[in-house]
Amino acid sequence: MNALTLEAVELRRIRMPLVAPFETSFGIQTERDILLLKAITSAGEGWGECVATEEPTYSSEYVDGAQHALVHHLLPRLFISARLTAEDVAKVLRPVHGHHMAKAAIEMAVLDAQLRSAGESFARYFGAVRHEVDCGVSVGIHRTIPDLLQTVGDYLDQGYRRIKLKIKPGWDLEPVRAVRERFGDVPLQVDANTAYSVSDAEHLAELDAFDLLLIEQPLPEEQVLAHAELAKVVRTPICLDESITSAQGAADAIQLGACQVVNIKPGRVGGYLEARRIHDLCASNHIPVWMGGMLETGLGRAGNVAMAAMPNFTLPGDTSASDRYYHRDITEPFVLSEGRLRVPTGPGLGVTVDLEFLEQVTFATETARPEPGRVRATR
Ligand code: OSB
Ligand code: MG
Repeated sequence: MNALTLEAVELRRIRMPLVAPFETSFGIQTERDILLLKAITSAGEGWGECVATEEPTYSSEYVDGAQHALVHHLLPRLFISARLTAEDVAKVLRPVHGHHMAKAAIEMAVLDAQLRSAGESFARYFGAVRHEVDCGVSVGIHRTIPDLLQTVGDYLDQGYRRIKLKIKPGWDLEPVRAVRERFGDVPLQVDANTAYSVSDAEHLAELDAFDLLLIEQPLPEEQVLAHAELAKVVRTPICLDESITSAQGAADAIQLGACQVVNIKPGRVGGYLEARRIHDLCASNHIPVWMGGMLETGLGRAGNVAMAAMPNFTLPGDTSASDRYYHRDITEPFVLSEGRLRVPTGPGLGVTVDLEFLEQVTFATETARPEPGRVRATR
């Protein structure tokens, strides 16, 4: 792959109101504050989206922290690399611990620049085997069961192929039972976002009666062994989200018996290239994977949909249509057709940013550049 030089990175913060509030066990979101990157390189421009949330409530990362890490610790290391490819980014950034979402955003932007200049799509680069991907939808915690049934019914009418219910103690068996009773055998799964403890094992085993595809991340991020213990009590497959932060961690969790399914989120694991390694590792261990989501704009969605077209993404992803999240997206919208989204085929991410609308939703910009006079290291 042709190497490039990173000349500058524009960091842009946008505010995007959600079409409906989204409540999880870790809080309620009504709008998103998103960090976007535009990498300006010797090979042209590329876009990255950072999935860090406004507060460190999904994981330890948060958007202000990600921006700080990029400006002060990550980008300076990349600026002094004279010949850079997306495949080098993680290696150059290895001295900095953590900050996966920040690292993923810049790797994505460099990969986009690289592939756009080479005329190759993300999908082709990842070895996609599908032109469209099956889509599910993640349904937040609702105030009442009738409200929930209304929302789920609307999504099923739109064609979504799988429903995921957010659960927490006090909102678990009843909503699942109600959805099963009303909508029959629709593909159904739940996501607890770490809200339970292993002492809830017998309670969680009551979900077995509802024939769910999986239970996602019932226990805290660090409790990988406890998930293996839980898996002995609960028959429903356990899927890890928050706990899987690297390919090595995924390998360990699989060997421990802590997960039967893996949710892949490129941002959580430090980028698309590490996500691809997890896909491959899971494939060779007969562990199905599916594409998670972090309420991305069309940029992140484009990359995620491309990756979800890889062979071992055998379950529908949280790759919903643009209108599930935003009244207006910053790219051409992703539109659901028969419960699927089309995989972009153009160079790089294959979507175009609506620069005029982007300006309207931007509330802060900053440009990072190489320190003047700093010599680039030839690697
Ligand atoms: O745990 O999967 C999660 C959204 C934000 C943070 C964490 C999660 C989610 C979702 C929504 O479930 C996924 C999406 O539709 O993008
Ligand atoms: Mg999750």
